[in-house]
Amino acid sequence: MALITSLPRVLLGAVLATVQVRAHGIASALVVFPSASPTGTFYQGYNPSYQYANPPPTVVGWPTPKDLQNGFVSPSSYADPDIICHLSATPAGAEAPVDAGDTIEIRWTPWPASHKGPVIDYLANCNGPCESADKTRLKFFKISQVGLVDAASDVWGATQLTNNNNSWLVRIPTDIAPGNYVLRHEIIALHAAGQLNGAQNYPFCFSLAIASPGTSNPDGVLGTQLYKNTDPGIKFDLFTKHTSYDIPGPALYTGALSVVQSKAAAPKATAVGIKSYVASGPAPTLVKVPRPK
Ligand SMILES: *[C@@H]1O[C@H](CO)[C@@H](O)[C@H](O)[C@H]1NC(C)=O
Ligand SMILES: [Cu+2]
Repeated sequence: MALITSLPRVLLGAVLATVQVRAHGIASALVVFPSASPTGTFYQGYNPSYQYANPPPTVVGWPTPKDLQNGFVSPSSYADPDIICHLSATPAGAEAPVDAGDTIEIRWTPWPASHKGPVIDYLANCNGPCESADKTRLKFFKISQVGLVDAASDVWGATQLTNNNNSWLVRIPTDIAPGNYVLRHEIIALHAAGQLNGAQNYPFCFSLAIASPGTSNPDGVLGTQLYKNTDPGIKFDLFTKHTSYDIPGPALYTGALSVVQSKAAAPKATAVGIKSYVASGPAPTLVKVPRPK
């Protein structure tokens, strides 16, 4: 939400943000592109309207039924479990099967250009099925971070996301151990962040079943310990001249793979997900369904 509390100081930014007051987004779906393949599979994420469906659809996105206003988590709540996967999030009922090295497109509903800031992605190993994960024990390691891309034209990660049809690409590292993981994907909007607790975190989680030849189990950080409200990348005045930006959170994982942000190809198939990945068990069966409208 466009929470404007410093009107006189940042008038231009405030006006821009106010115009966009209803226009924030949610991360609504995934498209999984196997490495070196332009053909992807679409997985529906969660939408808060699903709480009115009986039964609600099983999706790979973590349910956030209280996020009916497409809201955010404030820096004053960084120690609250809501920062982990958004408001009152509970584990997804299915996992999107991916191979290490795959590229995942995360699709958002329209993201306002005024809501500039970094786009950050993390993984956390569920150490078992993610359907029964305790989010307060998940330890997240950072696999992608894009902050200020071009200072002269004030292009940020979120600007690229808006410009690429509200979508974001992230690659799954090839050296991590196979297993069920939570992908924590987040935009931090900085248009009101010049003031303490003015930043807006929009985290969304998806469950993945990752097949991988790797063996690494990277150290991670609890979601409630990722950020402090005084971090230089959290309390940050977007409307004074800046030439650099410190992306908040832990250091990027050394095995992180970079990807050039671009518009992804349209998905060729649609699937619901699987229940969880068991390295030694029988191959899980994918449920194919028509593309949701
Ligand atoms: C843009 O995103 C929308 C919503 O995710 C999708 O339906 C549409 O196919 C995308 N357009 C292109 C050109 O990729
Ligand atoms: Cu807003």
